[in-house]
Formats: sequence, structure tokens, C-alpha cells
Amino acid sequence: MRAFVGLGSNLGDRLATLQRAVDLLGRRPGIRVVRSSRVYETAPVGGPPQPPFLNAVVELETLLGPRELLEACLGVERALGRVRGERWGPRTVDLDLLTYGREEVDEEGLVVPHPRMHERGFVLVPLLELDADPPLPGGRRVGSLRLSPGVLGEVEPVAPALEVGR
Ligand code: X6L
Ligand code: MG
Ligand code: MG
Repeated sequence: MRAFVGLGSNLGDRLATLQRAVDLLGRRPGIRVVRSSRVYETAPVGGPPQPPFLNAVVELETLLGPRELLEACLGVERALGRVRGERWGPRTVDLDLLTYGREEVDEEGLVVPHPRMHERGFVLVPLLELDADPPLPGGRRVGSLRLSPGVLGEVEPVAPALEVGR
């Protein structure tokens, strides 16, 4: 199955952390990282005042089901030393399962497509680099989103795509 995962970091060496996350994800059984978006610096949205993020999106080919893929993402977060503190607070690394094919999943702790993804420039901008017509919550299409002003701003490419398959 084709899936998209959003990556974010706003603590430590953010770019090195995102690259390590891609490396670790691609080493898990049943996951191949197909390609990455460029890396964007983005203003923090929600939560306390906190440093700017680096965000990217990767496209995966996976043999795993959505729950197993979520567990793999959480495993990578733990391997990179993520400590969960305040809700929406700063984090070393965050891996969010955005979409899993065109499947809709709504289970405890696992909602796909990610219910807020279409409102967030730090997800949409890198995702649209990889897929001009991505699955969105509620069967929405990109062309029919009415994005509030600013959603696509405060998102600047700062580095090329993360390396895949190393
Ligand atoms: C009102 C209330 C409007 C809350 C928005 C939006 C809360 C996004 C949390 C919100 C609200 C989030 C990242 C981030 C976070 C990230 C950037 C979240 C969870 N993660 N900002 N904020 N990049 N730029 O990866 O997404 S915390
Ligand atoms: Mg997140
Ligand atoms: Mg998360």
C-alpha cells in the first residue's frame, strides 16, 4: 500500500533528526521509503510559544497495515529519544501517519486520513509536492479546499529532499 507520513522536529539538530527518522523508517520490515519532499521551515501552530519546526512528508510503500505502520512510526519516535511532554509542545521528532492508500480508518488512537491535515500548511505544502491530488479527510479534494489566508504561508523550503534508501 502507498502511504504518506508527515515528519516534524523543533528541538536539537532538526535536519539530522529528520534524516535519521527516514533512515530508521526505511529499515523497518515491510516499509520502503519511496521519496521525500523538500524540507520546510515552518512557524509553530498551536501549543505554547516554541521554536520553528522543520517539516517534510515522505511517501512509503508498505506491506504493513495501518495500525502496524502507526506502531512503526511511534517506534522511530522512541528510538530517536522523543519524550512526550506538554500537549502540542516542542518535540525532537514527530511522525504522523497522514494517509494509507485511500482507506479511511477511525479507531482508538488511529484516524486516517489525518483529520486536520488539510488545514495545515506545514503538511499540505510538502504533501502537494509528492501528490497533486492526495487523499484528504472526508473525501475532500485539494481544489475544493478554502484555505484560510496564511495557511500556505510561513512555510519556506530550506533544504532539499531527505535522502531515501541509504
Ligand atoms: C487552534 C487551536 C488552531 C489549535 C490550531 C494546530 C494545534 C496544529 C495543534 C491548533 C493546532 C497542532 C507542528 C506544529 C504542532 C509541526 C508546525 C499540531 C500539533 N506540530 N507546527 N504544531 N509543525 N509548524 O509539525 O499540529 S503541535
Ligand atoms: Mg504532528
Ligand atoms: Mg504525532
